[in-house]
Amino acid sequence: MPNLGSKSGANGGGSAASYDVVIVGAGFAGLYMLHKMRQLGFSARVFEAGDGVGGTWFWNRYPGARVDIQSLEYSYQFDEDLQQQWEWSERYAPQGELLDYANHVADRFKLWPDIQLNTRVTSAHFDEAADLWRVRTDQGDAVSATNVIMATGCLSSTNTPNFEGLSSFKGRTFHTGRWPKEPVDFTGRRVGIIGTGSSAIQSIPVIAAEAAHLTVFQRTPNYSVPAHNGPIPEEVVRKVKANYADFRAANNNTALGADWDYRADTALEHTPEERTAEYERRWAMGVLSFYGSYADLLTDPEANYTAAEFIRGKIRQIVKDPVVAEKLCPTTALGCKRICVDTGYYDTYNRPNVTLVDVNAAPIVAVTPTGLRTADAAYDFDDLIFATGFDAMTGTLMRMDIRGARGVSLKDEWAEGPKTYLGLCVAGFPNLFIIAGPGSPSVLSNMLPSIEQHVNWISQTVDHLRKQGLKRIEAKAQAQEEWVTHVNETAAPTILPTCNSWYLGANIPGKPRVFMPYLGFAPYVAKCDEVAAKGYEGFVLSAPAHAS
Ligand code: N01
Repeated sequence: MPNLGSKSGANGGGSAASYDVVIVGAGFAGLYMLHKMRQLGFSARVFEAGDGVGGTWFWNRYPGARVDIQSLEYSYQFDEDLQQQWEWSERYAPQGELLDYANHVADRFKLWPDIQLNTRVTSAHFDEAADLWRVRTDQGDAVSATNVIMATGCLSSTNTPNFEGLSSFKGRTFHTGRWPKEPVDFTGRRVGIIGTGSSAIQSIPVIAAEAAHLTVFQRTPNYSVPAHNGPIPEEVVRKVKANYADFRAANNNTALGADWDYRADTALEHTPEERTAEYERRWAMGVLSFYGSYADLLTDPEANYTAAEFIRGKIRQIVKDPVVAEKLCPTTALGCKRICVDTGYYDTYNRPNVTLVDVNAAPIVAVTPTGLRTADAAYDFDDLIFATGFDAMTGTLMRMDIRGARGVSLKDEWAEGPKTYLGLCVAGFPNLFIIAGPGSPSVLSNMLPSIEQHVNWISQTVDHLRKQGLKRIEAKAQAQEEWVTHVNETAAPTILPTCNSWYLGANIPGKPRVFMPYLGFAPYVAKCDEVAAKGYEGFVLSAPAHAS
C-alpha cells in the first residue's frame, strides 16, 4: 500500500522488485528525474541515504549556508505553476528555504511513494545474460532495473583529512557537509575551524558572533566577494515572473547557465582606472558576476591579475591588522577555485575573539584530546569544525561497487581519473546514466538548469529506446576518449587548472589529477541535442538481447 503524501517516503528494506529505472539520490536531480519517469509511465524507485529529500541542502546545514546564484535562477523551470507560485524570501535563499522547496516539490508532485529513505545503494552490477542491472542496498533490497540513474550529487562525499589522533578529541566535532539537524549553540565556547573554502567563509562570521573565541586554520586563502543578500525587490520578482520563460532562455544561453553580466571586451584593452571602476561595480553587485567582468579574466593571467589585485586591495582595506590582511590575500589565480560569496567574512577578522592561523607555514600535525597541534603550537578547543570539503564529483560513485559489462568495475575503469561520454554515460556500462557527472558543466554552471537539462536528455533517451523497441544504450569507447580530450582541451587554455582545487581532485591525497567539469553550458547543451538528433551519435543502441 503506497503511503501517498507521507514525508517519510516509501517503506523499504528487503524489496526484490523490478523497475524500469532505479534512481540513486533524492536531491534536486533525483526528484525531477523521478517526476519525469513517472510522467512517461516508467516504473521507478529512488533510494536515498538520508532521512529526507534535498541532497546538498539536506546535509549542508551549517550556520550561514545559502546558495550563491540568485534563487530566481537557482530553481526548477520545468513547471510554470511551480515557478510562478513559489516565493523566495531572499535574493540568495538560505539552506532551510531550499530544503523546504525540495520538500514542497516532493509533496506537490506526489513523489514520496517512490522514494525510499534511509537506504544507501551499496552495489549496482550489470547482468549481461538478463540485460538488467542488479542493485543492492544496505537495507537488504536486491532489485533489478533496466536503467540505473546516478543522481548522487557532485559534493556529497565529505572529506575529513586523516590527521593523527583524529578520534582522540574529547569535545564536539562537526563537518560542515554533515551538520546536525538540531541547532548547534556555540555561545561561550572555544571553537576551532579547519578550512577556508566556501563553507567556512559562509559559517565563520555567524559562528564568530556567537563563540567565546574562534580560531581559523587556513591552508590556502580564498577570494571572496560580498553577497549583498536581502529581500528580492517586488518589482524584480514581478518582472521576472511576467516572462519567466524568456528570463530562463537568456540565462540558459550563457557559459554558466546563469545571469553573470558577462562582458565580451577584455581587461587589458582598458586603462587601470576603467578596470577599477568596473571591478568596483562588480564588488557592489556581489556574487559570481565577478567572473563576468572581462572576457580574458579566465584566460589571460595578466588580466586575471588585475582583478585578483583589486580583491586583495579590498582585503587590505577591510582587515585592520596588516599582518592578518596579508595572510588572507590569495596568491592563486582568481577563479581557479570557485570564488566564494560571503556576508561580512573579511570584517570578521577585526573581531577580538577571532584568530587566524596559517597552517601552510606550520601544518597541522595532529588532533589531540583537547584540540590540535601544528608544527609550532598547540591549541585547545571545546568544539572542532571540519570545513574540509568533499571528495568531489567521483567520491560517491567510487564508494559504491558499480560493475558494468563483463564485470568490469568502475573503480578500475576510473583508476587514472574519470572518463565519460558527455558526463552522462560510461563506455562498458550500458544504461547507466550520471546526472551532472564528471565531464559535464555541473559545478561550473548553475546546477539547477544543468540538472534539468540532464534529466530531460536522459528521459528523452529512455523514451526513444522504448519507442524504437530497443533496450540497450552504451557509449562508444572512441566517442568517450574524444570527449575526455575535448573537456581537457577546453580547460587547458584557462586559469582553471592552475591551482590545487577540487575541480582537479587535488584536495584528496592520491586522487588522480584530472580536470573534471566541462566549461561551457550553452555549447554543451547544443552538443547533447546534436548527439540525439544524429541518432545518438557516439552511442551503440541495441535491441533486447533475448528479442525473438
Ligand atoms: O570545501 P573546499 P567547501 N589541512 O574544498 C581545507 C560548494 N559550496 O565545503 O584550499 C588544512 O572548497 C582546504 O585547504 P586547501 C562550492 O562549489 C557552495 O568549503 O585545500 N586544511 C580548504 O580551505 C565549493 O567550492 C556554497 O589548501 C585543509 C577547505 O579545507 C564547494 O562546495 C557554499 C586540509 C576545504 O574547502 C566546496 O566548498 C559552500 C588539511 N589537511 C560550498 N584539507 C555556496 O555558496 C582541506 N583543507 C553555494
